[in-house]
Amino acid sequence: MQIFSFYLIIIFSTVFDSESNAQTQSVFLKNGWHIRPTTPPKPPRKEDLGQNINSNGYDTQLPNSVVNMLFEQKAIPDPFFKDNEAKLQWIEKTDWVWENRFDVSDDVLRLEKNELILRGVDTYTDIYLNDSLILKTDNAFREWRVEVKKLLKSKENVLKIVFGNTINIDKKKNDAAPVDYPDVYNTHRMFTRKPQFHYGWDWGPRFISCGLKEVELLGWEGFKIEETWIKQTHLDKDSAILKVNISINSTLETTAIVGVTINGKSFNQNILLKQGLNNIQSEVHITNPIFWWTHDRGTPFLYDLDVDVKHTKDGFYIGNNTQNTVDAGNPASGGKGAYFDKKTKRIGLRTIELVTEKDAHGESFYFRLNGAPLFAKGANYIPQHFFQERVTRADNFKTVENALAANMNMLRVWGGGIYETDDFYQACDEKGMLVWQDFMYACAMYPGDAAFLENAKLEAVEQVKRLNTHPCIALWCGNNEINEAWHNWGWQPRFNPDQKEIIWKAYMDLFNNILPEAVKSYANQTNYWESSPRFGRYNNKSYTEGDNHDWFVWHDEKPFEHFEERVPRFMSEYGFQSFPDWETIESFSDSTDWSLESKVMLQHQKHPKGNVLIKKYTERSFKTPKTFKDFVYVSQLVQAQGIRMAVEAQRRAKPYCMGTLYWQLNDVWQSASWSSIDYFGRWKALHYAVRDAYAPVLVSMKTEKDRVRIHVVNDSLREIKGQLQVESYDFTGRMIFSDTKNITVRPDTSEEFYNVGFDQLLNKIEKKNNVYVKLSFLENGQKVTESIRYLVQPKDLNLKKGEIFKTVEKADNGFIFKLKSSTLLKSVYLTSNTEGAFQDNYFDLLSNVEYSILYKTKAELDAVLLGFEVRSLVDSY
Ligand code: BMA
Repeated sequence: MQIFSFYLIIIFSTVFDSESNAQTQSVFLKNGWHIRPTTPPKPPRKEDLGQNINSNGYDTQLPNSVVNMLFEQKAIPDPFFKDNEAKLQWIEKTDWVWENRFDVSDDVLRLEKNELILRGVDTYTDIYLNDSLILKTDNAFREWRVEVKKLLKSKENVLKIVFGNTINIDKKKNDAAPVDYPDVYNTHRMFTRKPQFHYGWDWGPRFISCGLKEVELLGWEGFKIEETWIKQTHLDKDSAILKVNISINSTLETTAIVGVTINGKSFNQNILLKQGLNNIQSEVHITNPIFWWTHDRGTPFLYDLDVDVKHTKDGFYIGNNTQNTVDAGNPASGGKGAYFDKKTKRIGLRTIELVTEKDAHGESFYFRLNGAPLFAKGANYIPQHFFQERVTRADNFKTVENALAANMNMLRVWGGGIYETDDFYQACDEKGMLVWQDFMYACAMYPGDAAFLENAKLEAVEQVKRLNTHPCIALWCGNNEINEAWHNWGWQPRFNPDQKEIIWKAYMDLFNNILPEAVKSYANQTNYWESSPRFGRYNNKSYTEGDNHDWFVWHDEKPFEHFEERVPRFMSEYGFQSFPDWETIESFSDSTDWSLESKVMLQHQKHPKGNVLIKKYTERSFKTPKTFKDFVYVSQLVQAQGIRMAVEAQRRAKPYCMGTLYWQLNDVWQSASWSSIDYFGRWKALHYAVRDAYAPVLVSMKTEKDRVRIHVVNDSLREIKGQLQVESYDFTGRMIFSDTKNITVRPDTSEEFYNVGFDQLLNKIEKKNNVYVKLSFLENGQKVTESIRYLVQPKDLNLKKGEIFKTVEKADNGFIFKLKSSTLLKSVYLTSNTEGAFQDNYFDLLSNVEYSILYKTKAELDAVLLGFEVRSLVDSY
C-alpha cells in the first residue's frame, strides 16, 4: 500500500513543462525526487544536530542540495542559526542517492532523439537510467547531455543519481597527485570543479553536500539549434556588423534556410545540413545602430536577435530567398514534414576594451566603452545565498538594482563563487551594469593533469559561449589572487624545484593557454586578464600597473589614510568588515550571544582576526561604544569611513586610477563581513556612503596638515559650469566661513579647484572639533552635490545630545519622517522593526535644518511608530 502511494505522488507531481514546437518536446523533471542516504547516516557526536535522519530518505524537488533539503524537511534545524553550522559538519561525510521515477508521454517518445540534459550536478556522480549507467559527472559548472532513447520506456522510468563523496574523492586525488597543491584554507578543493566557497571562506560557512539544479528530457527530430553566439566585427555610429554563429544538430541530410532577424530585418541563407553538428555563420548588417551603454553613460539598449532554421523539404523554398536580404516567408512552405526551429536572444551593440598601455608611470588599466574611457565604480560580488537554490529571478534583479542605486557601473563576479545564472546577466544587461567575470578559480594552486585541464577547457568553452551575447560582460579574468598567492604568500619554500615547475606549468597551461584561448575563440569583444590582481600588494608595481588588491588596510592593519597615500591604476579589491544590521543579528542569535567573544558570534565571524581588527580600527577613530549593539552600529560607521576615504582618493586620482571595486557587495549568510548589503538585503552604512561617494559628480575634500584641498570629480561626458561653495559652521549652525567660486568642470575629469587653510575655516576663533565643513556644487542655482566633512576624527568631535523634533506623514509607498535638531547629530541611524527601507540613513543631521526621510514600507503607521527609533553617534558612548 505504501509503495503504491509513493508511486502515485511521484508520477503526478512530475512537471511536464513543454516548450517549443512539435519537433521538440521538453520535459523538466522538477518534482518527484527522492533523496536517500546510501548508508544510514549517524551524526558522530551527541551535540551534533539531525540525530533522527530518516534512512528511507525524503521527497523533494529541484533545484536543491542535501543540507538545504534536510532543513526544508525539518530533519535538521536552520543551518545558519546560532552555531548550528558546526554541528552539521558530519553531513559532508554522508553519501546520497537521488532518484526520480517518471513516465514519458508519446509526444516525447515518438521523437527520434531523446536527450537527458543535467545542469548544476554538484559534483561527482554515476547516473543510471533504468539500471544502465549512462553518465559519470565531475564538474558542477558544466552541462551534461546523454542520448537515452534506447533506454527510455513510457512507464516507470527510474533515473538514479549516485553521488560520490566529495571529501573522500578530494583526498584520493590528493594522494595520487604529484605535489601537495597549496590552498589558503588548507583543503583539497582544487581538485573539484564546484563552487570553491562551499569549503568555507572568510565570510561564509562550510557545507559540502551534493546538489542538482535542473534535469531536462528533450525529445527532438529533424534538426534543432544547439546554440547561437556572436562576434561583433564592426561598430560605429553608422553601422554594425555581426557574425552570428549557429550550431545546428541534425539527423537529416537536407537543404534548409537559416534566418537571422534583428531589428525587424532578416538575413537568410540556404544551407545544406549534414547529419550531426553543423556550424553555420551568418553575417548581419545593421545601419544606424543604437549602442548599449552603462546606465550612467546612456541607455542600455537591447536588440532581439532571432535565429531560425527552416526546412526546405523538397530542396526549394517558396519566397524570395536571395541571400542575406529578404525574409524567406512561411516555414510551412517547405511542404509536409518541414521542420522549423527558432532561438531568441537579447543582445547589445557595444565595444568594450581593457586598455593596458605603457605610459610614463607604468601601464594603464582602464575600460573603454564605445570608445570612451569609463571610470569603473562598483564592488566585488559573491553568490547571493549559500544555498543557490533559494535565489530567485527577482533576487537577481533586486541585487543589481541595489548596485545601481549606489551609482555602481561594474560588478566583479568573483572566482570563488559561481558563474551566475542567466537571470543575473540579464539583469545586468537591462540595467546597464558591467560585469568583470572571473573564471571560477581562487586562492589555491590547481592541478595540471590532462583530465583536469580537459575538464577545465570544456567548462570554459561552455561558459564563455553561454555568456557571449551578454553586453554586460566587460572582461574575462582567469582567477582570483592565484598569481599573487604563488609569488607572495610563502608557498614556494614548501617545494623543490621540480615540484615548483609542475605547479607553475599547471598554472601557465590553464591561465595562459586554455582560458585565454576559450575567450579569444568564443567571447564577443571581451578581453582576457590572467589574474586579479596583476601583482600582489608587496610589489611596488601594483601601484603603477595592472589592477591591485590593496589589503594593507585590514590584513596589514595600516590606517585608512593609506588609501590616500597609495592609489593604484585600478583598485579591484580592498575592504573592511562590519557587523550586519541589528535585526539580522537577531535572526540567528539571542541576547545570551550578544558579545564579541560569544561562541555564536564567533561562528558568524569567519576571519581569524576579524573582531580584533574591527575593534582596533574603531579605537583609532571612534569613542568606545557602550554596548554590543552600539558596537555593531559603530562597526558600520568605521567601515563606511574607511571605504569612503578610499573611493574618494581613487576618484580624485582619475585618470591615473580608473576604477574602484570594493570588497564586497553582498553576503551568503548572516555574518560579520566586508559587505555593504547584508544577507537580508539590508543596506549597511557603507552602502549609503558609497551611493554618495559614487555619485556622477563628486565634491571631495582631502586634508593635508592644516589645509584642505577640494576636488570636483565629473564622471559624465558633460561640461558643467557652476559654483563651488565652501562653508564652515559650528554645531549649532552658526556660519564661520563661506566662499563661492565659479568653476567650469570639464567632462570626465577630476580637478582641484580650491584649497583653504584651517585658520580661515575656523576664522581663528573656533576649535577644530566644533566645526563641520559643507561643500556644495551648484549648477544654475540647483544643488548638484553636497558633502559634509570634518577636520578631526569622529571620536574627537565635540558632539552634544540634541532634542529631535519629529513628525510623520503618509506617503504613497510608506511614510515620510521629518526630523530637526537644535544641534548637529552625527550618523543618525533610524530603525523601525517593521519590514521596510529608509531611503536615507546614517546621515548627519545639521542643526536647525529639516530633513525628510522616506521610509518605504507596506506596514501600518502604528506598527512603524512602535519600533521607530532615532539614534546618533553621541548615543553610542
Ligand atoms: C580577497 C578575496 C577573498 C576574501 C577577501 C577578504 O582575498 O579575493 O578571497 O574573502 O579578500 O579576505
